[in-house]
Amino acid sequence: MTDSVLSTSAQLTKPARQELSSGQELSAEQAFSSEKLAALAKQVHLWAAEAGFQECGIVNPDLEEDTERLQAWLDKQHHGEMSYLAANADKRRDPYLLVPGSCRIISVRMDYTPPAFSALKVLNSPEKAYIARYTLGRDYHKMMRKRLTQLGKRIAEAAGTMGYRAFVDSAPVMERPIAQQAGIGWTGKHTLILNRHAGSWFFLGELLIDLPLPTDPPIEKQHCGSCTACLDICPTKAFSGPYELNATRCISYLTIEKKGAIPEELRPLMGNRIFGCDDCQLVCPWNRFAKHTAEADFHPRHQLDDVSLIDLFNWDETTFLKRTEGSAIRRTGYQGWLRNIAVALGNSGGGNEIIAALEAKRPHCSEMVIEHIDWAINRLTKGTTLLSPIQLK
Ligand code: B12
Ligand code: SF4
Ligand code: SF4
Repeated sequence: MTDSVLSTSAQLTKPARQELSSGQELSAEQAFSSEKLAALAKQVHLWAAEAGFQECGIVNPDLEEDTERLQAWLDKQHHGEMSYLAANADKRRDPYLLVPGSCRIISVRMDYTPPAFSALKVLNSPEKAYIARYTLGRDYHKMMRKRLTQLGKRIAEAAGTMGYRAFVDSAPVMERPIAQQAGIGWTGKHTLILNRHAGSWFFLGELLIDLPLPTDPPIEKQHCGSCTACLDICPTKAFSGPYELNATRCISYLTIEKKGAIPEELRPLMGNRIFGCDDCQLVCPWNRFAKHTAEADFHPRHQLDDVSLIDLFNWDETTFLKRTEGSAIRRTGYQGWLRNIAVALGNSGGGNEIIAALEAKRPHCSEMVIEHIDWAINRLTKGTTLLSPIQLK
């Protein structure tokens, strides 16, 4: 997941001020009665649903405690190479600094799990490629930002005037604590936001606005109880405890964010997961309540939900660029893609055909990928010890 830094010139589309004939300005609080704001807030929930968001909450967040937790996490170097997470601490603490004049956040969630080939069957077929459910289809960032902007436009039209700006994983915004305070869900022990009716298979997004709409109640109660299924199943033991992920061990980080070599001791544990990982969500009992996405954009493309490692490894760079157009998979780059698949092939237990494919690719790869290919060939030659099948209750 990205969180690239926002341009510093971010401006509200229109300030929430109403001009008087004398040239004097009315503040939003003066211009809108509390009844009008309450009625608008109600409408916002309906319009968010019409824009395709399964839930929304209006919040005026207090992120003091969360910023402290983030700092403690950074101090432990759990962010690895994701140095952007250490930047813009002031904006993370106070997201209103991102958009001068803003005073509320509309936090939204959108379900993404597509009707797709069984995740479990793929994970238990070492010759197949596992790609995280969130990225089997088109990239969500642009699409969700567009919908959020449409929502903002609709509210602004109804209000007469309102400034707004949409964010989806695109700025130093602490999306999870904001969502929790907006009433979208609670923080699971796997650190993702969980909802009683929808599990955790959803994206988060935010609309910063300058209308002081009444806020929604936060989710105060945790519903994980004594369960530790996500912590126990993690293939690389990436959790240093409940609510704390050491990202440098997480397969999602290793396959998407990490540039360069994947630490050798973690490679055998990655199995066939070549882009992202879902194990901590697949095992979560709350995901029984998750619903399939209504968005065709998130449905699998190029049969990425049921494809062999060798087929993907044989894509040349042109094919990679063509088939990943509009997909978050592009983020890893072609060499990163080959690196990830080489590791999975090394874990596949495959025979001569796989070794031949690895050898054939070798001359077309960077030094870094060649090292992973050699690791894989060496592992296959010695006889891979396959991981035990994953059991989900
Ligand atoms: C960096 C990042 C990653 C990193 C680090 C993940 C991590 N856990 O920090 C990596 C690359 C590993 C990653 C992986 C994934 N990510 Co990501 N990621 C982000 C990003 C850009 C920033 C998260 C961040 O700030 N991390 C730093 C830590 C310290 O912050 P935090 O996890 O939010 O922790 C807070 C809480 O846990 C809380 N907290 C800590 N202790 C306690 C204790 C209690 C009792 C409570 C209540 C709270 C609490 O305080 C912390 C500080 O505020 C966000 C988008 C964003 N801008 O927020 C997406 C985001 C979190 N990712 C998302 C997704 C979907 C994923 C993956 C599922 C993708 C995949 N399938 O591979 C995995 C899941 C791995 C996991 N178990 O977290 C979604 C999550 C949606 C949801 N339902 O929650 C987000 C919100 C993107 C989006 N717009 O939808 N991701
Ligand atoms: S996404 Fe996978 S590797 Fe990362 S914490 Fe969850 S189970 Fe562990
Ligand atoms: S698997 Fe269990 S502990 Fe982990 S998030 Fe789900 S309910 Fe909470």
